[in-house]
Amino acid sequence: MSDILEQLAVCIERGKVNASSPYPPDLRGQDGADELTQQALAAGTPPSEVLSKALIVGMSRVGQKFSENKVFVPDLLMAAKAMSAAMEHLKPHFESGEAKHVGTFLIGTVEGDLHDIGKNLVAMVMEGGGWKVVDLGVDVPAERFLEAIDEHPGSVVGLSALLTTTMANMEKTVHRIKETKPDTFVIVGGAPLTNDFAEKIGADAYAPDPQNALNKLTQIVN
Ligand code: B1M
Repeated sequence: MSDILEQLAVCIERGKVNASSPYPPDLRGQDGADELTQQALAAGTPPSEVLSKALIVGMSRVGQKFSENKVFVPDLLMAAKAMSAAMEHLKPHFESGEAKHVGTFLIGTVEGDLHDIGKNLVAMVMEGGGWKVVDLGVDVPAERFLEAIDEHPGSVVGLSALLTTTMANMEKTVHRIKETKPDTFVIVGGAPLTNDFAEKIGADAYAPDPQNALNKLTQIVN
């Protein structure tokens, strides 16, 4: 990994947002995720590489440490803040600017779940692939998805879940959508999910990552 991507991964892992951020104290005065992302892009690193070789690497490391009780929720929050600062610079690279949309994609993190970084990445990549994205946010109840389908007839729905506990809410949401709007195509994703789980809860597709979601959905409209 290049030096700059490794430094960026460290900033995500340690929650170093930008140069003026006083946190963490041992990195005070150094560039943070904000500056390093801009530098990596200016040096010609493809945005997808910044994402996969720095941002996701840093997030996985902090997640691993959290599992081992070496860091705690405030550290995860700072890591998420650093990730958001970096993603602001990646976003324009994923926007397609296409006049005509391939379709409308409604996305949300299911009820009870506040994780939004993965969902935001999926939204960004779908937008880059020419889809009109309607982001319903986090902690989205099934009924809100149904309202949004009424507001955007014919749209495809994407559900994200990061907690094993909220996988049950994902199942309920898929059932509500399928009993009320049986023609709606539902794709699901998130770290604890598997293809088997997606099939079991009656989703139409499972995507392990944003590119896979884009490929599958683009295939269905073609
Ligand atoms: Co939390 N958290 N968290 N957390 N958090 C996890 C998920 C956890 C695995 C950490 C751990 O224990 N190692 C663990 C879940 C354990 C489990 O359920 N088995 C956990 C826990 C326990 C919790 C709390 C319960 C902690 C507590 O309060 N005691 C709490 C729950 C709050 C709630 O939701 N009700 C909590 C809170 C938080 C923060 C708020 C502090 C923060 C989230 C901030 C935010 O999102 N704005 C946070 C974070 C940052 C994490 C970790 C460290 C990182 C998640 C992340 O953003 N990953 C995470 C550990 C980890 O994943 N390493 C963890 C990066 C992101 C790019 O990946 O979201 O997987 P991911 O998305 C991927 C794919 O999954 C896929 O594409 C993305 C890009 O490849 N994908 C889709 C996602 N959605 C998709 C949808 C699709 C297709 C693909 O189609 C529709």
